[in-house]
Amino acid sequence: MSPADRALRPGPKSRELFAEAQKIIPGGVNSPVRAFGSVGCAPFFVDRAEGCRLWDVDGNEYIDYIGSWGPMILGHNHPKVKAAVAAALEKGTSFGAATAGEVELAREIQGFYPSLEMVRLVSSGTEATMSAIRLARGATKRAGIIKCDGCYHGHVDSLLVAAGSGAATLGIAGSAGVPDSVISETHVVPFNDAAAVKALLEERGSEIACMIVEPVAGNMGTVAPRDGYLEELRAITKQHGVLLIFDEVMCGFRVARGGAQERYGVTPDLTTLGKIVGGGLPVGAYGGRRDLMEQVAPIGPVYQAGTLSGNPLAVAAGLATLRELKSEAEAGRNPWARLEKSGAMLEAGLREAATRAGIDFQINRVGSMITFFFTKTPVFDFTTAKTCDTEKFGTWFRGLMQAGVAWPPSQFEAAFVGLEHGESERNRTVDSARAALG
Ligand code: KE4
Repeated sequence: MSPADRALRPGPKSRELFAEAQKIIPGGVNSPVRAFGSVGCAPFFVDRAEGCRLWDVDGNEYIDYIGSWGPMILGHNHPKVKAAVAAALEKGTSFGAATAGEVELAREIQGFYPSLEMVRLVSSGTEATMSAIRLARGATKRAGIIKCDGCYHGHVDSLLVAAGSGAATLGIAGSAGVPDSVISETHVVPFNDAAAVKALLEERGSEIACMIVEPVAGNMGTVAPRDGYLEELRAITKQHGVLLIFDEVMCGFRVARGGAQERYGVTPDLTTLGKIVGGGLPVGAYGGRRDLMEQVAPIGPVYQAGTLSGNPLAVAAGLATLRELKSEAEAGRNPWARLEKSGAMLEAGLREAATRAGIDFQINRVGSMITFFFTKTPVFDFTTAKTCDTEKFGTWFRGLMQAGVAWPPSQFEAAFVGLEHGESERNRTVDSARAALG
């Protein structure tokens, strides 16, 4: 390996691991985007993380904006989260029976999300959205669902239609293995286009159980709802007896204390949560109107279950995370105000660097969710997101990686600023971004 190649990231241990992993794990990874397939290089393998930093197995350090794809709002390995999980571990790892922690976490979630009159814990965002869809269909006795092109809600068969996130990056429209019969009731509309939803509901409203939407999209890159969009969705779904589901798995607890529904003042019928609610351990949740949630087994006809739902270690991590956010706010150190300020400073730095580089770019940001798009077209839906030059994004990503900045390895993802990203990290990121823009 040449000295130059040796200096390259990922280093030799990551490359060896990746070669070995590919023999036994599809693509060498347990989730497609981790393969770095769309950014033209091999992935690094992480050894450990602390605060806003990652170290790979070759000892290379990175300022981390992947943040485990959202959960790490407090930063990696937060002492209070670590202590809570360690304490829970002393009592065992899983019981398959109810625990006090699950009630505490349900109450904690309700404190952030008053619209969740009842909540059910599951183990992933996918489980949360899959269950919410089933509940909506069971409660309305209708089969149709509406989703937005470019929004991703996990790998739920009926929602893997023109999905964003990995599917978009991998160029898969839907997925193999999803029979037409399963998606025949799934209608896809452009994000930020309430008129399309209105027209569809006027034609077929009586057949539609629900509309699921990322109220702040992150899986086509960060895209904010246009002024009035969410309000319009709320009005027209209500008019047709269609349940509105806000998928806040990514934006939840992040874009405001009570997520997008607090930030934009629009209350859905059901909400799905994940990522931050588990503090980096596997927790998803769905909840909402009591009259709907009371239709979930064992008290109602909509079946849903999970061996590790409400797992005590995961619940401990989630509880510690939400309680830390709450106590920071009560101490006058409002986490969401800090994240807004930090995100704005990062955006300003990147904007200045890109302007000086004289390139075509857009930056979309909502609080601490931010995406740098390589296009001159304003990005407000998936069609405009797809005008990006993904080759240029890949080159920029690799330049950042070599400089020790771990940006999310896809043009169609959000980067996450956490409470541990400080001025020095922002400055180093901007300097690296400027250099990587050439
Ligand atoms: P999980 O099943 O991956 O926990 O959550 C699915 C999901 C549901 N809803 C939204 C809005 C999401 O963003 C996600 C998952 N997000 C991706 C990142 N774009 C997870 C990363 C990955 O797939 O590896």
